Amino acid sequence: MKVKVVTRILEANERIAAENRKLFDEAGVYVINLMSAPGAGKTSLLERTAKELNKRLRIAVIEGDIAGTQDAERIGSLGVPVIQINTGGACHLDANMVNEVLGELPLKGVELLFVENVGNLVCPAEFNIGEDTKVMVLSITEGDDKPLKYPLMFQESSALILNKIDLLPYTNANIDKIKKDAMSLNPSLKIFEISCKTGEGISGWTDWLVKNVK
Ligand SMILES: Nc1nc2c(ncn2[C@@H]2O[C@H](COP(=O)(O)OP(=O)(O)O)[C@@H](O)[C@H]2O)c(=O)[nH]1
Ligand SMILES: [Mg+2]
Ligand SMILES: [Zn+2]
Repeated sequence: MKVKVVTRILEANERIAAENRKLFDEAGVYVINLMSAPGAGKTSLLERTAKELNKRLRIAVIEGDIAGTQDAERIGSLGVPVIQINTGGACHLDANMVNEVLGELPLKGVELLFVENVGNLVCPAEFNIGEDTKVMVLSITEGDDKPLKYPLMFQESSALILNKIDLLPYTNANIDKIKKDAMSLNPSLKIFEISCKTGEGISGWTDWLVKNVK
């Protein structure tokens, strides 16, 4: 019985995701569903990315949080168009939540739309929102056991940002193990080692974005 209900929820989600997909295609916008555990550095990555791209790509952002508008304020202060979704408790974004705010975010002229998902290493990866691709952030302070313990997000993502590499000297995380385990789950995963604090590695990521979007 439970399995049936879950299947129906996912089917309904896929239908609305396809509607979103159509709207994104019509607007000519490339959409990235950005996922991670809370605090891995999604918003920091978007701030760095906006500055580094420096108008090479016109971007917009949808922020997903359980509550609050802090992330939208951080992004909005950079002059990037942004809309905040508050899920009111739900631990992931679904296609319908994104669909409901699309009318408020003019997509005309936008080349790349980031959707920052709710901080959670599990179910955001289960719900398509109509994106072109999923990208995940894992900060090295979360520990090198995470790929094998939370495989789905690594499998669903096309790129993995290994963030906070400035903190490597202060952790016992084995970055080679993270990369090896992540690649064993998803051999086509593109991995970027980045520090949003120092800016190290950011240009490789933004070059990848430009190549994928243009
Ligand atoms: N040392 C260090 N701290 C970082 C880095 N990236 C983000 N942070 C910090 O980590 C915390 C969470 O970052 P945030 O971008 O809000 O994460 P989010 O919850 O995934 O959006 C903040 O205090 C950031 O300043 C990094 O590369 N190095
Ligand atoms: Mg955030
Ligand atoms: Zn959830």
